[in-house]
Amino acid sequence: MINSEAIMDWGQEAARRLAEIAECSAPGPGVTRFPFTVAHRAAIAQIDQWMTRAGLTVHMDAAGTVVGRREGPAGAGTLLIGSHQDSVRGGGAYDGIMGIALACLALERLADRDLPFAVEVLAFADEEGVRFPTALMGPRALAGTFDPGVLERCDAEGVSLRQALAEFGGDPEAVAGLRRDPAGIRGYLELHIEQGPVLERAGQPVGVVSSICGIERNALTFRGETGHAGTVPMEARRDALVAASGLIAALPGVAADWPGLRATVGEMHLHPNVANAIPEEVRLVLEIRAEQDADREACAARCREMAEAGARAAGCEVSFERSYVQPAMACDADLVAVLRRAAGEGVPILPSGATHDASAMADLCPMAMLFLRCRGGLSHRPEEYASPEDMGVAVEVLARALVEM
Ligand code: HGY
Ligand code: MN
Ligand code: MN
Repeated sequence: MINSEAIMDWGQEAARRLAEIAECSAPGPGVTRFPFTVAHRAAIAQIDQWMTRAGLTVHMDAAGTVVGRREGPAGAGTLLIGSHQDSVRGGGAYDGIMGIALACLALERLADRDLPFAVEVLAFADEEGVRFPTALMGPRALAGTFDPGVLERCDAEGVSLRQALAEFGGDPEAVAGLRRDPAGIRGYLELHIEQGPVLERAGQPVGVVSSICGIERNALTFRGETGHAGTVPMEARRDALVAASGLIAALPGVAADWPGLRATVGEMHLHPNVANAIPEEVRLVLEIRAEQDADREACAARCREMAEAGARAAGCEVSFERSYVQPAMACDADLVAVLRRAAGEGVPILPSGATHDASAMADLCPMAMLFLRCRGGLSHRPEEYASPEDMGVAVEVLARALVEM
């Protein structure tokens, strides 16, 4: 449809916008942009500009999702395209936000083309679930799977999601009412950096996602007894960190029992967390991901048993509560075919080991994803990178998909 020079121009504009919005971050290495924060507010100002330049009408919904809409023929339904604005702590400049930027650029590129349906670009507030022990509020609200109970979940400072959302300008009481009528939705597309090495190894700029892994997070609390590190005899201790350590050290061996399963403890808090007192409490998050939900659930059951055995052996107690779960989802075959045609023969088809807003959107409508090559497979770290060339190709693929749908 356009020549390689024009493709490069779109890619360079994407790179410029993403470099600019990466400044919307808390201080420190990489990008730290949690939902309903000053950084999120600053990012929305730029996303609003992107959407306006693409000719979209823009508003923020009750869940903090920024919605840019382009009208279409009456009764023709709406195609949704989106991703998330938030990042992990010290994350990259492409995870999530690139999908929003590329969607806006593709619509800007098609500003003079009639499309047979309306289109909405969705910039979801919180996909990572790292500030609050929950995630995917935006897409779950649209899909009608939102659990209002998560509004009471609090961040590390004790601020509830309800309070943070209300102070940000959202409307906690109206989130459940955001549910869309599936009849009016033609589908959901998401462009996202691969966050793995497959496309780079294949020498390909883009790939089409076949399925998205399932994920669960479990909040474990080990409770023992603190005391003086210099006077309590070793055999008389109830050390909560010793109780937790057995499970953590055993995770690689446990995960290997289910090929492809990933188990991680990435977050842990000690109390009293001082060098000369025995840990009396350890709170940690055990995250498990797998392509098969049965594998994930079996692994969680095994980990629960191991945590309880470790607590008993150390004279401690343990609680094990599942705080978040998103089942594995297959991408819609028809939308996958649309992306494969637009990307051209030979485009790789690959599963996603990362989870995405698209997983939750699958409860509303057919969904599919286009991955972009990720340098070194590095993600959830400052070195994350997608090239302007590949982003230009992705804009072109999305534009073709929209025109040919
Ligand atoms: O953690 C993930 O898979 C995603 O980046 N939230
Ligand atoms: Mn992401
Ligand atoms: Mn992420």
